[in-house]
Amino acid sequence: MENKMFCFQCQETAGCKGCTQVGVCGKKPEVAAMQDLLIYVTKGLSAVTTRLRAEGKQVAREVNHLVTKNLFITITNANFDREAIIEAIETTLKVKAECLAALTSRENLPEAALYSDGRDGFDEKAKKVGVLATENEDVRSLRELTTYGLKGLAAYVKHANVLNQENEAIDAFIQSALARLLDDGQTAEQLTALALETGKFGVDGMALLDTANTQAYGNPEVTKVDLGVRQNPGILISGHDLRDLEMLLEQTEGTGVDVYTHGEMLPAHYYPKFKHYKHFVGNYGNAWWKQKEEFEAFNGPVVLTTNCLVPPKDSYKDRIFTTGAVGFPGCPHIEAKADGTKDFSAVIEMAKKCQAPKELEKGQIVGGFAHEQVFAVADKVVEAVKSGAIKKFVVMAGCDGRMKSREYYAEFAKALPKDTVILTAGCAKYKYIKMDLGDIGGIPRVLDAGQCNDSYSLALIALKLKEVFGLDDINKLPLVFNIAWYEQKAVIVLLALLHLGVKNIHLGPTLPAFLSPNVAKVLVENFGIGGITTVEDDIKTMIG
Ligand code: SF4
Ligand code: SF3
Repeated sequence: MENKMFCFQCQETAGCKGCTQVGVCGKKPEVAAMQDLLIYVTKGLSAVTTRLRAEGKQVAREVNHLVTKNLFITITNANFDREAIIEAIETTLKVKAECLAALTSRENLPEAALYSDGRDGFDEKAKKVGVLATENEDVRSLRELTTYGLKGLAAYVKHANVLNQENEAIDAFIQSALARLLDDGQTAEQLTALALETGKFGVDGMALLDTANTQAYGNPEVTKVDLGVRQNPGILISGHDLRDLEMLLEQTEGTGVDVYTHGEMLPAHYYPKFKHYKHFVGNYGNAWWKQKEEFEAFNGPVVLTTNCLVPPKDSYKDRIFTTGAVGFPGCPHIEAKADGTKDFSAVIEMAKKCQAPKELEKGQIVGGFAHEQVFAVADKVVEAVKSGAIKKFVVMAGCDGRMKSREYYAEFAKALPKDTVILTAGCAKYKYIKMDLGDIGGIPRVLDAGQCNDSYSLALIALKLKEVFGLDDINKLPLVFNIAWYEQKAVIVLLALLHLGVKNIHLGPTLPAFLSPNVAKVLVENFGIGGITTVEDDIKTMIG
């Protein structure tokens, strides 16, 4: 069958090879084509901005933001709106033309830097610039590994930017890396080095976002989050953007409308600043892939601030609002105004006319174990390790997903010996955070640091333990990594961990389809990266 599209950027890619007819995520070929072209023109723009910097010229902040937004738009489950993506391509070409005009020399710029079609030519061009345009499978693999890492990094940088944190060095790196991905002269060694360098900037990007979040909202603290509902109508907010949540909470205050989190927004409850809002009720439901049933049952409007959006059913589609990089045809999109603020009044007005959410469950979950909170109880943790009460820490951060094979993570958590502690971040936690796995001398056996970007906290905790125990190598800690991945933010987390020197990471439920056998071999030989097998065997090899 002829390929109508080609995408293999996420874990659920068709047949563990690539989506070629339609995305498992619901992405249609005509949307995939425009995403391919958006990446291409963003690389072209980046080649121009990289040249501008080489000529000692400034690149405007808005241009940096455009690059990160474009990358974010193409992340799995973010944007299904072909028209919105076409507009992003047009904007990018316009900005690129302005940047080109500021260059002293256009010599040796790649073709993408000079490309300038109108929208009538987009479909033809898109056919020539997708993933498969790189014929050598190892070069393709390395290029895509870096591209996906950059997408994840761009998402984190974007969240930091809306909280007024900027880091020009990261933006300059993202753009120079994108430019290098256009260069056919790069060797496999150079591309491997580029992927690893992306991990370094991944650490910087997560640190930037950590600073942004904690300066704006305080350091996360141990928190019990309610899972039940109240009687008022509610708004459900999902995704990772805390600034959007803040604006929504401000605007809903005193309106009689409650606010609930879904999926990756859950950790917002751990921040002191958000605890002041009496109408910020709790968390509703589970990870992104359960949204069809859960959005239906919620009864009120849902705001998607980032991925993961599943193409909505007609029964609740009119209650879905998108913002930021997210888009879906037919769903209203809330644009930021020039000063960055957003007007959620249409969402609030709709909520007032809706019934209260249907209760899915009762009870509470506990989280908030980001770096400062864990450092505050470091003595207790160190004592528990020294006394043998804690034998091992198991990092189970990452993503959740709909594949049956992910039941492995629930079973693995259950089967872990009682003297182990799970460190988690990201939506992977939904596989076990509602289980009662007990505690060790008052330390819960599941410590949730927050969103996937808060994997940075887990790295800081590991580095702190290394220091306390006087070790010269992070790999000598009683710590194993059993990471679940799904989309591209998990790719930057992985590259960041590799940069920090973490070895022997287990990655599942399947290894990325975009790793060619040779590239996978390099990762296995140099970093000991491995997959998962059965719960029983993995407990034996990882825990002993
Ligand atoms: Fe397929 Fe994943 Fe790409 Fe969607 S994002 S088209 S599921 S590989
Ligand atoms: Fe989840 Fe989409 Fe990756 Fe942020 S929300 S971790 S999958």
